Amino acid sequence: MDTIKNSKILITGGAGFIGSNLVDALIEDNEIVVVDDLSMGKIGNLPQSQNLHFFEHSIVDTEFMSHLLTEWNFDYVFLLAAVASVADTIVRPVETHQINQNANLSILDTIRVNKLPLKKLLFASSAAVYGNNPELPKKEISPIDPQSPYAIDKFATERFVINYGKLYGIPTVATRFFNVYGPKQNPGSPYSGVLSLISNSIKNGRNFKVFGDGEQTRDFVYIDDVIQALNILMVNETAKNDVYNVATSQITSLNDVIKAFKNISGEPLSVNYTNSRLGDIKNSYADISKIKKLGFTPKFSIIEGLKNYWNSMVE
Ligand code: UD2
Repeated sequence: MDTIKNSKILITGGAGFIGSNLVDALIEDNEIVVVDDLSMGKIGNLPQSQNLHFFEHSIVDTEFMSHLLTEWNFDYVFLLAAVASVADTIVRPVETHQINQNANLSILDTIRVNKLPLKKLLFASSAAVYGNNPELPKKEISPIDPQSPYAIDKFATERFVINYGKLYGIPTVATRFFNVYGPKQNPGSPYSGVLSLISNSIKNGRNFKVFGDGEQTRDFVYIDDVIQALNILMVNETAKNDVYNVATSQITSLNDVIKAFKNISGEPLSVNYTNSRLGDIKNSYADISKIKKLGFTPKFSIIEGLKNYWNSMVE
């Protein structure tokens, strides 16, 4: 597998769910700088290692970020920091725009102005950019319909990242994550990933509320497959100034996932059904042929992923 080695890496949002799993995967063979304001991430997500340098800082501090970038001369930059809750961006559109778009644009511009010779920069975009477009599966060339400040910022920043690459010769890539799940996902808000909420309900013997009839479908992708995708996109030189879906292309309904999780955990879970969530999409799954051409093969079925996830929680 293509894996980053012997490199200096910056991971913004590195104490969060995806970021900290990425740190775990790369820490042994690389020197990693994490910038995270711990608004969603947790210091406890990070490993103890001499190869890790942690800065509790917001990426909105452009002076700090620009200093860091010019001082360290990173080989690889992962831009994962974001206000990840769609609902939060609807409540605070201007404030979250500073984080989800402007801060990332400043990072790109520091790289441009200082001609920093990085090997690649990756930005985490989202399947949210497809919005309610009913076309399935969602291809990277499918029409987009970003409907929240979150999705608008993700799409706009994705375009800045790709086109800064083309205009100024910076190797960049963007990912559109579908429904990522796995260890360390924060179940702290009602808009956290549904599998983190279900696992939390099972663990604490609490009732779980399904919005709608539970027949909505999603493309759930296990975190280890996401890490595989991130490594490939960084190391493979043909992945340049372009965007890739990161998913499995497998369709699972919420009812099926609840049933599977109950079986795997062997624990009871009481479920009740309530009205659909406003703005929810009914079905979503990705066409992943583009990233498969680079060698990506999802290894975790939903059952295998849920088993790993549950085992990590009861360890
Ligand atoms: C995902 C992303 C979101 C945005 C969106 C774009 C996550 C966590 N969220 O939202 O950021 O990119 O895709 O389409 O990846 N549900 C329940 N009960 C609960 C919580 C959720 O029934 O307590 C349902 C929810 O109504 C939805 C499904 O579970 O139908 C998945 O919810 P989600 O919030 O995990 O993910 P999604 O696809 O709505």
